[in-house]
Amino acid sequence: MKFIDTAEIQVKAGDGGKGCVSFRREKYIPRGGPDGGDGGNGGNIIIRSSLRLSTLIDFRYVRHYRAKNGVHGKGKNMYGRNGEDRIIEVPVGTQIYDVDTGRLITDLSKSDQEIIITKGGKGGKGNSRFVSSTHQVPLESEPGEPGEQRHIRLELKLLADVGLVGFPNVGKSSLIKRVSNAHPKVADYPFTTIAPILGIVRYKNEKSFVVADIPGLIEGAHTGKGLGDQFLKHIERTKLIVHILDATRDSDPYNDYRIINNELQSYGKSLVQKEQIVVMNKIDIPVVRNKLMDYRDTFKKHKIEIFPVSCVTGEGIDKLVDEIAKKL
Ligand SMILES: Nc1nc2c(ncn2[C@@H]2O[C@H](COP(=O)(O)OP(=O)(O)OP(=O)(O)O)[C@@H](O)[C@H]2O)c(=O)[nH]1
Ligand SMILES: [Mg+2]
Repeated sequence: MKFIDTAEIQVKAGDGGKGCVSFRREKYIPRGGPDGGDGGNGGNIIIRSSLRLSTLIDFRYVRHYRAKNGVHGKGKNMYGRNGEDRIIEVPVGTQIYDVDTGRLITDLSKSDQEIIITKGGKGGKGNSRFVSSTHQVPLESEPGEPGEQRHIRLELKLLADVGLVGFPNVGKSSLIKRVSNAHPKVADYPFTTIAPILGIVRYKNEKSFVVADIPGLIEGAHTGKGLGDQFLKHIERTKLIVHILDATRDSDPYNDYRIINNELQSYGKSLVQKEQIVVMNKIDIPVVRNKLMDYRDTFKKHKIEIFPVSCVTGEGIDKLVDEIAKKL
């Protein structure tokens, strides 16, 4: 299964500055030689790959990118300054397509790769450049060239940073719905989720990470029961596992925790060695809240901290997201 994040943006490089028409003015010399300077070049639009980003979500908010124009030339042979380049950072692995031709422009597969996606316009020549022995009083200059413009599509194959695991109906989809841009189905019966879903979480407007919601696991999942082995495959490459518990089930949460971890262990691929954050969901329900202290103590005996949350009221969610971001 492929999860692809995409965004379309318009990029426009800076225009070149105009060349200037000007003549020296000195005392007693009514009209000196031409001294109009050249315009500066427009800035380029550069796309650079960076390991600091993992999604294209920012491009849904800002779709137009411009580089600075070159400054116009001035008298006394002063050049206009070049317009500054605009550097756009994208995650490593981003592919860039030209929307008008449909062609792949480049694939930024390594970090810190750069491509000039649109070139700035050249600055125009000032009139001093048009002087010659037969042409002493040039009145012409060039306008700057316009900067290139392009409509591009960015595509990124997403890899999940965080995997959500737990028994069916514990609230995995409710959590991803609460914290990310995903809109999975949530319902009060087991196996509501039948295929993995990825959601992008924006963290404090600066970073983002990808969370995978997978269908509920049951005992025997690693052997393929409930298709568990296929779903576990999707979290093989995550950096972190968020293990969700639901104390409204007719079983002891610590026992549930162990059963799921046994499945991870038996599945192999070092799943059980991944760092885990253990979440106790549904604390808005009185029977859960009343026993929260007991659960905390039980888990503490095994040196495990639990994060109590409610996906319904939002209690504890910010703290959990902080913890996930910190661990990543
Ligand atoms: N009271 C309460 N109900 C919750 C909370 N979180 C989830 N639920 C409910 O629990 C039920 C199951 O939620 P889902 O998010 O679909 O659970 P899931 O783990 O994704 O379930 P599967 O996809 O079947 O594995 C739904 O009826 C939710 O409304 C919570 O914090 N408090
Ligand atoms: Mg679900």
